[in-house]
Amino acid sequence: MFNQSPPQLGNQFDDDPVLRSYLARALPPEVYGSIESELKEMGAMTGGPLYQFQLADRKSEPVHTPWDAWGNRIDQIELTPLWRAAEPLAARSGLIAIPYERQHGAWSRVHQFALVYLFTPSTDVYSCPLAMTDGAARTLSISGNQALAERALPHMTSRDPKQFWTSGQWMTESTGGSDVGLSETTARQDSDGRWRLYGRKWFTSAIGSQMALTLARPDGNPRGGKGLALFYLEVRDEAGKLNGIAVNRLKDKLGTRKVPTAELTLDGAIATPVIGLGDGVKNIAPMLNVTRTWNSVTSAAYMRRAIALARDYASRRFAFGSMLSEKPLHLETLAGMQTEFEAAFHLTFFLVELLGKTEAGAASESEGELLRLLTPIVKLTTAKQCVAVCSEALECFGGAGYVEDTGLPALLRDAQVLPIWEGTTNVLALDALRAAHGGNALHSMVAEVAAIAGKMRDSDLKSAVTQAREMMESARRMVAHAPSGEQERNARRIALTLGRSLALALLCAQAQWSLDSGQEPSSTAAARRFRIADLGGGLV
Ligand code: MFK
Repeated sequence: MFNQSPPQLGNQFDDDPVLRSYLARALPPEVYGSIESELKEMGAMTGGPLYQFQLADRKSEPVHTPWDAWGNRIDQIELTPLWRAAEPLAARSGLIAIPYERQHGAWSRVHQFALVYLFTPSTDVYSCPLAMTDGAARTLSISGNQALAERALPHMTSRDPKQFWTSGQWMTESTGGSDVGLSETTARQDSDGRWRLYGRKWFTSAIGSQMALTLARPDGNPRGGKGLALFYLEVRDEAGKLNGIAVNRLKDKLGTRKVPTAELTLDGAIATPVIGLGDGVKNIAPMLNVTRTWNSVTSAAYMRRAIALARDYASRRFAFGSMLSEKPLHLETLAGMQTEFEAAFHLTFFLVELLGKTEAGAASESEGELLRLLTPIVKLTTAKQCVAVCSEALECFGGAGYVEDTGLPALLRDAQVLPIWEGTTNVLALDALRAAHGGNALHSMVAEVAAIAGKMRDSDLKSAVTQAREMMESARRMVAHAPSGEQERNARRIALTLGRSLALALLCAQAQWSLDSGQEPSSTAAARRFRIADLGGGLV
């Protein structure tokens, strides 16, 4: 009887020429040389034992126990075995620590996110608590609140699993996840001066964390985002008792099934204001920008995993007289997926470079503005690509891609969260439009592509960058001249056009470098076939 052999993964660093050639181009050789062995080790683990663990742990989900046998409210959350293993691995590998240790200056974010990119697809969205922890660490480190920074940062950035804390980001209420200014949670000060929070948080990702940043409206404050304040709280006291928090239930979600996303009631939770008593939305924005970057890295990483599995399977699957890997139409399908992945990868790591430069104080004012504009654009662009590529990857397996115990359907279910959380495509497109009006970022983007155009010698690449420039210009003109209603109606198209045209230019930059340096060919095929107009980009 015939049994189809399952797809296999090798070392996910060694097998990824896109990552390796990007690092060889972007990083100073001494930086690359000093991090290569860490990446290789992570690639061996995530393509080997961790991937096997993930498959074996497929059915585990977190368990919420609200009461103990004697009627005490305990709200215990038991995490899954894979997540329990992921946490110490993340801490030891410095997945949060690296950008705060800043051993490689402005390149520290590339160092961190190259490891995250390898780690993420084998740990079933453990990237969620890590993203929020990184966002909280960034927010506290620039908050000016020294007491809170001294209390929490050493835990969040620890490489010692016993000291390591993760953070929640409790924003969403039942009034909505997008219009955060509608939040109903209130903050009241005790007679002893302590702040206590009262309300219901409707989507609190990863309730297993030790601390959280959250928003609440101090009594008497006005409505809207400006009347909210940013608060820090610790989830349990030293005895393990919950801090005025009850876990009502865990969400029953389409995907991210290992993430213990909870509905909470805050009934007098003791909390500390982080930065004053207003401007909560603005003050939590640094956290959002970091988690949106994690979202982009996760999108690229999931695409890479989906393609790695589909490619391997193509060399095992025999049908209609030959292997799938010998069939022109199947190869064409895989090449289309690879193109979207490479574009997403370069777009994401360009953003990561800007974030690293900004944090290291090495970015110009215009690079800072570009980072603000690109963060929503890259998040929304790559999330859409990820869902499309993961869906296509399942189809590459035929019926097996639709069967749970292959582990494949989880890829698509988990990918589907990426355009939803951390700002939906439309909310982020509108955010990008506001950022585009706020400074010179659009001009900086056009200038970036013009600089890339100046370096092209290959004629195909040159004409591809010319197309990217023209498309970007058309989006810039619309932002500059179209009536505001028309801009709003086209905001998604504008954002995707900007994202996809920059991605094309960055693909060409990588391709020209690989042609010039005689390294293994990288991104040349992708640069030649990438189409801006796919997935809703393209204003024409
Ligand atoms: C794989 C890993 C992924 C990570 C997993 C994490 C899981 C966490 C799960 C979640 O928590 S998901 C929920 C996440 N929620 C959101 O992302 C909210 C989406 N909605 C928005 O982003 C809206 O655009 C926003 C709430 C910000 C709009 O609210 P408002 O009240 O209309 O704010 P407004 O007026 O746009 O901005 C207020 C101020 O903040 C302005 O500054 P000024 O007061 O000085 O004018 C803005 O410029 C500033 N601001 C807003 N967004 C910013 C920002 N500044 C910098 N960066 C931003 N992104």
